Amino acid sequence: MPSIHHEDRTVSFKIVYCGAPLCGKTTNIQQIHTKLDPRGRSDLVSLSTARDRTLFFDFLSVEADAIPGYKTTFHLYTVPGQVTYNATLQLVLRQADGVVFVADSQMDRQRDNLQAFQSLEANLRLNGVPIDRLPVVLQYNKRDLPNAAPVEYLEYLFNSRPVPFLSFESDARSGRNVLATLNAISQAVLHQFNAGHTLTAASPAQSAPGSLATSQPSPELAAA
Ligand SMILES: Nc1nc2c(ncn2[C@@H]2O[C@H](COP(=O)(O)OP(=O)(O)OP(=O)(O)O)[C@@H](O)[C@H]2O)c(=O)[nH]1
Ligand SMILES: [Mg+2]
Repeated sequence: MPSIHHEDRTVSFKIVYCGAPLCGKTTNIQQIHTKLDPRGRSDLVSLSTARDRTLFFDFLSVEADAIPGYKTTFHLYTVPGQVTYNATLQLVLRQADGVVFVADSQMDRQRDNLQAFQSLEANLRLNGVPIDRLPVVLQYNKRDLPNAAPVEYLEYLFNSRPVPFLSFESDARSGRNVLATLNAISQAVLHQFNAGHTLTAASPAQSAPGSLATSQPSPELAAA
């Protein structure tokens, strides 16, 4: 659920990167941190083990020029992929405005991807938001590896639904399509927000959420 503050004219959204262990969630956030202009993003906060496994979450916030008259911020979180941290997944998913599901393209990782996807669906349901009601973007990562499964197969596994999610092929380690994925989920989140709220530069500071008019749906993220 977006957080709207009319007094200081800010709107913030929460986007959560989910997926199986080691699929590349943290690498996405690290690349975003590297690629974006430091003036438009926070420092990267990572709570990880000595072996770089995400322990609680990674966090990065990114500012975008998305809603006229309002400072718009996207708070990006990753969750640990390991099933032992399911309670963390459920907690971090709470109030999420959008989800990026990162799938590891390697053929032998499909069982883990499916398990992670089912766990995502179950936790969203427990939080009262079925996956089909939430903006979701799929990212088929590690396309650089020789044992990557065909994209058609991944689409069959994760995207056989009446209204398919947007999906991207990526190589997060080199940064390929990392920002494209972020732009797509940000736009989807803004699109959903605009369908239920309208804000303008002229919105009175004391106006109730969901009252006035606007917005250009495409956030401008400043590259470094
Ligand atoms: N070849 C290749 N390796 C990648 C890619 N993306 C991530 N990796 C590597 O995969 C490993 C795991 O990446 P992480 O980003 O830590 O994965 P994670 O999903 O955050 O892992 P957990 O937090 O433990 O669930 C690291 O060694 C990365 O360098 C990619 O696109 N291609
Ligand atoms: Mg991680």
